Amino acid sequence: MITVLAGGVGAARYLAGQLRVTPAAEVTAVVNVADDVVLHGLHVSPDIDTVIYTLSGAIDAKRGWGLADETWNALSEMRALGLDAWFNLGDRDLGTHLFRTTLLREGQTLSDVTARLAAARGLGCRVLPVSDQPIETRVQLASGDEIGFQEYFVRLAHGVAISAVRFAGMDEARAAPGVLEAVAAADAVVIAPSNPVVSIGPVLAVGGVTEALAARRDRNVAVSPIVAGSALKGPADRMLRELGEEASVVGVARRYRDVAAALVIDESDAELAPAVAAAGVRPVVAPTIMSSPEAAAELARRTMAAVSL
Ligand code: FO1
Repeated sequence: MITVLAGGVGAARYLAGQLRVTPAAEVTAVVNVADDVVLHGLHVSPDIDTVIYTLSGAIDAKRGWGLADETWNALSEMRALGLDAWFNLGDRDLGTHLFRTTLLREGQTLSDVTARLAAARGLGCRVLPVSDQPIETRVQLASGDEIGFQEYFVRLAHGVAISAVRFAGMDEARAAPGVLEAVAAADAVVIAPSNPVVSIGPVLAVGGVTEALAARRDRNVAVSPIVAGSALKGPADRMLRELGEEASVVGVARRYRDVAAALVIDESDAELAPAVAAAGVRPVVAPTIMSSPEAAAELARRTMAAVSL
C-alpha cells in the first residue's frame, strides 16, 4: 500500500508514474484542499481536480490544469456582462464544479463527492481530500495586505513578494475519513514533488497528520520539487526564499526532516547530497524531471527503492 501526499500538477504527474508501477487498488492520494475557492457560488477544488483529471487522461496536458478540448463560452458571457471573472473556468470544467457544489449543498462531504468524481472518471486508486472541513490558504503580501491563495496565484500571477502564509480554518479542520489510516497502514508514504509551503504545508498541518507521519518516519520519502534551486512550475522557490528559507534541496530537507527519512533529489543537485544528509535526511540522487510518463514511472520506482520497496 502506497500513500502519496499531493498538491496539484507535480503530484498528479508523480501519481501517474506511481500507477505504472503499483496496482491502482494499492494507491491512495491524500490531496491538499487549502487552494479551494468559492467563485460565482461554485466550490472549486483545483488540486483534487488536477489529480483526477490527470490520472484519468482528461487533463489539458499543456496547461497542467483544467480539461482538454475545453471551450470558454460561459466565461466569455460573464466577462461580456461585466463580471471580473479572473479565474479561468472552462465550460466542461464548470460541470465538475456544479456537480461538487450541488452535492455539498445537499449535505454530502467533500470526501463523498471526490470519491464519486474519481469513480465517474474510472480511477482505480483512492483520492482523499486531506480534510472535509474548509481550509483556506491566506497569503500576506510584503505590502501588508492579506489575500486568498488563488488571488495571489492567478490574479496576481504570483508576481508579488510575500511575507507570510497562514491556513485559515486549520484549528477546526480534522483529517478526513481514511486519511490517518492511509498514513499508518502504508508500506510507504511519499511526499510528492509539490510546493512545500502551500501544497504539502496544509496537508501536514491538519490535526494528526504530522504525528501519524512522524511515528513511521523511516518508511516515508519525499521527492524534492526544487531542482537546481528552482521550482519546475509555480512559485515554490520564491515563496521559500521570501519566507526566509533556502530554495534548495537543503531547504526542502529541513522542512520535511521530522516526517521523512529520505529525500529524492535530482542528479543536478548531487553535490548538495552531503548538506541534505547534514540536515538529517538521507539523500537519494535520481533523475526527477518527469518529462514523460515513463520518466515519472522511473521516478516512482527510484522513490520506492529509497524506502526499500
Ligand atoms: N491556474 C492559472 O494559472 N490560471 C487559471 O485561470 C486557473 C484556473 C483553474 C481552474 C480550475 C482548476 O482546477 C485549476 C485552475 N488553475 C488555474 C490552476 C490552479 O490555480 C493551480 O493548480 C493551483 O491551485 C496551484 O496548485
